Amino acid sequence: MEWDWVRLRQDAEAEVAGAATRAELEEVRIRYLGRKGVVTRALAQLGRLPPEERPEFGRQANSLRQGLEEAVARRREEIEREEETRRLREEAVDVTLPGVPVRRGSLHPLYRVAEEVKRIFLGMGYRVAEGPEVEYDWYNFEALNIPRDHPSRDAQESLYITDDILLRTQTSPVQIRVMQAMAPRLPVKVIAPGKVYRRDTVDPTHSFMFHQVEGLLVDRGVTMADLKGTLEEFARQLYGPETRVRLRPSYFPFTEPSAELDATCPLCGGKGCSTCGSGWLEMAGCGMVHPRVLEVGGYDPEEVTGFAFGMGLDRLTMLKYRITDLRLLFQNDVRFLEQFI
Ligand code: 2NM
Repeated sequence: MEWDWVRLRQDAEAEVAGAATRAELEEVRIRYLGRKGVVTRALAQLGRLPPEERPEFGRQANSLRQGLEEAVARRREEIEREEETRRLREEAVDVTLPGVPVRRGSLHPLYRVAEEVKRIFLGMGYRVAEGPEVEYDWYNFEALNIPRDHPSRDAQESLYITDDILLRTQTSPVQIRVMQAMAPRLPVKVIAPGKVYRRDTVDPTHSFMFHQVEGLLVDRGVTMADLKGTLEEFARQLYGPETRVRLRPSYFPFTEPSAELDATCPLCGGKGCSTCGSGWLEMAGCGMVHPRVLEVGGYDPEEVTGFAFGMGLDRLTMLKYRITDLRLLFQNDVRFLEQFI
């Protein structure tokens, strides 16, 4: 059989050059250089040739094989470069295009006010305490000197889980827990913010769940003047340095004496407006901690005194953001919440 080496090489090189993908190239390589390939078979015939033809035939076949191997390797690199280029082009990102807007969230207005209140008291050396929302009636009432026949202990007013477990109606049980954990160390200086629950019908100014911050300071020699000074400082940081406060006598079972603290209205500065009427706004209930409550907390009322106060975060928030319907704070309507971003 006559071999046209030049022709064979031209055909093979043309096929290598014509392979467009790695798979096509591999197919060409196998056809020529594979175990049953043209070149491999040619070399296998070597032994059957007349001896004088063998060296020339061998040289031609080996040269063809080597040339083809090199051509395949070169083409493979080309194809890989082409594929890489195409991939990069396809995956290219135009960084000059406008971005996809990300929806921005924000703190709930109530929590903003809670943060503000915490910041102010932290600045006066208070710590923040938390406790269970599902509470024993002992911590919620008994420990706070609230008598058995007090109306708030009625199932008509409080949300009971069992006979002696209820949803806390105030955060004062947290203060009891703090005192019991701290006693006899002094001072006790905490605020307890959180959710409280009452069996209220829901209307623009009432909800079965709302938010309170209560504060407690127990130490030797604490007086009503400390209470007034502390709440005055708080009111001035919250509403502005012009704010004035006043105490009015009141009654709570867990404080004696008890008082209501009013602050001048931040909207009219105390002149009187449609929000406050008189120029004064109720800000907190407060008083000197009842000796029996101190005792329950583990402190000797002959040795220490304390003041306590409680205020509604929801009311502070409504005032600050001029919200007229309390329910808006709890409905989580994004159209409402978006206004506070
Ligand atoms: C208020 C008003 C007055 C109060 C009392 C206590 C405790 F646990 F120390 F006795 N914590 N909070 C208190 C006092 C709460 O809320 C209107």
